[in-house]
Amino acid sequence: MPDRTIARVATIARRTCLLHFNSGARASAILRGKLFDYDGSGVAVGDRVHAVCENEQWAVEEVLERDNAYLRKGLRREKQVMFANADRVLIIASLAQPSTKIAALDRFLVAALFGGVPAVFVLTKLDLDMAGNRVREINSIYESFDLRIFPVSNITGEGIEPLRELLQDGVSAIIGNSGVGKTSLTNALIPELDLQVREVSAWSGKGTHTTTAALYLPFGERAALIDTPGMKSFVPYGLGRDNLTALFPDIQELTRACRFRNCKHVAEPDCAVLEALEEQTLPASRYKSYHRLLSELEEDY
Ligand SMILES: Nc1nc2c(ncn2[C@@H]2O[C@H](COP(=O)(O)OP(=O)(O)O)[C@@H](O)[C@H]2O)c(=O)[nH]1
Ligand SMILES: [Mg+2]
Ligand SMILES: [Zn+2]
Repeated sequence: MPDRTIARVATIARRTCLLHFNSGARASAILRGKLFDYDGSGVAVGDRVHAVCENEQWAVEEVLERDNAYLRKGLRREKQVMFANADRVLIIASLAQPSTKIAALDRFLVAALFGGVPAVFVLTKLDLDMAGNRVREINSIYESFDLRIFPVSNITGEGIEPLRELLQDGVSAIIGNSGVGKTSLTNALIPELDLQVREVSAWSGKGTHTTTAALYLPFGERAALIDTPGMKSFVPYGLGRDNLTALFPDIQELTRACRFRNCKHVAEPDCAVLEALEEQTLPASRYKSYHRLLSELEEDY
């Protein structure tokens, strides 16, 4: 192997990362200086980096410019890059047990729009939504979006095949709350990943008790999956009053017809958003998601 090459960051732990080389090999690498910051200034899982090897020790020299990045807000409100350079993010929601709230879907979707990562919805536990009511509801809420929706059952295998086909090309990241069926889905889609998941997570778990970083897992001819750690709650990063509306394209479209330029869409006269809500052309759940995120922003000041 040459002593200087471009590699992908497979996972990160403290001041080291695991690199994935084009050859398929993996090696630990040191993150020098500010590169170990697990935020925007540092290295993220999925990053392409310049790596150098001196005295049999790899080190990351430089992070190449990112195509996109999926961000969340940490507990101290800091920016965390969950992953970078994904061709798509699979937002996983369960149709039942638990029935994922639209507000949760919207949080993950907003982060995808903000970070420039194309989003796909995967609705798991289709076998528990026998009449298909929840699938129809979610389809109708997002019908005006440029968004593919895949209802699947990890138990019966229904709906798995078209999704597997989509995943054969490029990097797909998986995201969603705990318990929605992410691990089951990965196993149903790409059973051969199991061993690699254990190897890579064992590496990143060394010296710590929990795995907090995502895992970049190549498979097939030209594909990779990015598995993200389980989450109880997700707070998107980078939202402000000035850009939130743009991240709700259905609402933004409506605001152009509001009477007041600075309409807050709460109680103003001739508010097109409130009118659409009344006429049920804007789903109440979308309106709620929007105002919920807006009020969280205001709490920040
Ligand atoms: N009925 C049904 N149960 C599922 C399905 N997918 C996952 N589960 C169950 O949901 C629970 C959580 O699944 P898991 O894959 O661990 O979720 P994760 O926390 O997102 O990784 C487990 O008990 C699974 O057996 C599905 O498609 N149908
Ligand atoms: Mg899991
Ligand atoms: Zn308005």
